[in-house]
Amino acid sequence: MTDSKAKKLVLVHPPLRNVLGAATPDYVDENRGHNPPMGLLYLKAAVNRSRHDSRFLDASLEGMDHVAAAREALSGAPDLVGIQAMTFTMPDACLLAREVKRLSPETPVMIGGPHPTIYPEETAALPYVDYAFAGEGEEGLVAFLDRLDDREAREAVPGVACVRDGRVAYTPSAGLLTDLDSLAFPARRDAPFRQYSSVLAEKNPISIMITSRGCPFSCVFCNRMGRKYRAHSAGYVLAEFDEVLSLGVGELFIHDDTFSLKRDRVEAICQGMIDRGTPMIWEARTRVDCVDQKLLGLMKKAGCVRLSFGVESGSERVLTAMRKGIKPQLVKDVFSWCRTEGITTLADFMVGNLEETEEDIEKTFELLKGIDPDYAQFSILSPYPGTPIYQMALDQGVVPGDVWQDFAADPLAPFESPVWTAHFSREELDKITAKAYRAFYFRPRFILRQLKKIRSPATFATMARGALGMLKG
Ligand code: B12
Repeated sequence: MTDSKAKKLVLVHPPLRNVLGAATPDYVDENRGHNPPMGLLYLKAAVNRSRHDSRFLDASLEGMDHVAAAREALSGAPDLVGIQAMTFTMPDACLLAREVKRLSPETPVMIGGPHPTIYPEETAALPYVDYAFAGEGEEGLVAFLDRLDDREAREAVPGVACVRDGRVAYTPSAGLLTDLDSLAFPARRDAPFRQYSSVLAEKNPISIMITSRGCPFSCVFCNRMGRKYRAHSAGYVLAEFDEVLSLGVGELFIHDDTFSLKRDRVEAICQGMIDRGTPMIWEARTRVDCVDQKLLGLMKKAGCVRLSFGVESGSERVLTAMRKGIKPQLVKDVFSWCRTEGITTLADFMVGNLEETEEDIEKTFELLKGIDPDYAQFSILSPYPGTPIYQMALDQGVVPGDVWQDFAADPLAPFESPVWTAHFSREELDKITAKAYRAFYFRPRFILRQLKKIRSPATFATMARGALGMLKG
């Protein structure tokens, strides 16, 4: 390690004003609320353990535009500006990076997150980016700050890509963290934690926990990028849960890809929550084949109020083509068990799937009616970079060329995320989605259920905005 003085880092969640659409209609996104960006809070916690100083800025939450965010990021004269980017937030990350470089050309900018993990070299080659970081950043970012004064050493940190002598140089990522319990708890106290909220929450503010990373399933639409499943121990999760409790948040969102994958671990976590007197309500995301009625009962006792399931389609043939690995009958069983146990359900559906015909879409509508979830989300499948379905789209000519590669090379050029148009046109898919939202959310039964939940004029206003958006959609 190079012996140099402590460095100042600012970690920025960019303003989200140019998010790539296509997948979820705008009227759904606009009314979600604000999630704390957990990736950045893990990084902040890792830097807090080092000798370096860091600041966290959630420009999206603060309602800043890119100019204001860049000014604020630069206000402490940082030695490095770190920005988070998913593929869909890449235009915003770039606008922010460009603004930072315009105001302060000498301040290095690094972009990390799922997008540069797929496209490290393309991201590093962007004129307003100095470094791209691929992979989980807790160790690499601290190593980079340690070596910031030594060009050769910092550029050799695993996961770092940059332009050297006119060419892009990339040191491959070190691979995934193996011991998640070695990580510090995400630095929630360094964020405006009282301001995070969700339209779904029964009680705001919310907080998020990630109790495991990765997923062992092989759905064709998901980018796992070798994200092998790793989990925190129940002991770690419960200690973090105690910290979240001490913040006084109203509701916890567990954002694991598949929370209940390992039964013993979930049982131990739930038992720990019950032993604490079930002090907080929470929701989680999981799969229908990773729960049964007994486990659901335990989860409910532990404070689980809502579960979100990827249902995707009502057609068994389509589910098989998508390698989802679930059957519609199990979906029906699980949604009915949830109702019996008093757990609210959210069903995620997709249209524009592989091999999907009008008949299959009808089956999706039928399943939706049959399971009668409390909430439903309908997205148009977008073959995302790094997913098996994008490779299929390339191989079968469903996309005109490597459109994501083009996007990665210039994320500020006009762009529309591709959709699987082999069976329906984009316009048809938009219509199907809008119809599904209207049919679901304007049912008297849904409206009645929601009216019962209105607790304040603010809740009503949020719901009304969402509803008006749907009427427009
Ligand atoms: C929460 C979440 C959301 C939220 C909020 C996203 C947001 N704006 O913050 C919502 C619900 C809005 C959402 C929506 C979608 N999402 Co989403 N979502 C997630 C989820 C479940 C958790 C993110 C998280 O907190 N991860 C945990 C942290 C620890 O990981 P991380 O953020 O990757 O951070 C680490 C590294 O990336 C890196 N890092 C991150 N930032 C930085 C910065 C620097 C400087 C450095 C050095 C390193 C670094 O270090 C971090 C710590 O290890 C992930 C899946 C997942 N498990 O990650 C998907 C995921 C991010 N979503 C994804 C997708 C595809 C979508 C949708 C398009 C899906 C859809 N429904 O159609 C929509 C987009 C809708 C839209 N147009 O806005 C993909 C993104 C793939 C990509 N190429 O970017 C993911 C990875 C899921 C997947 N496996 O395919 N999503």
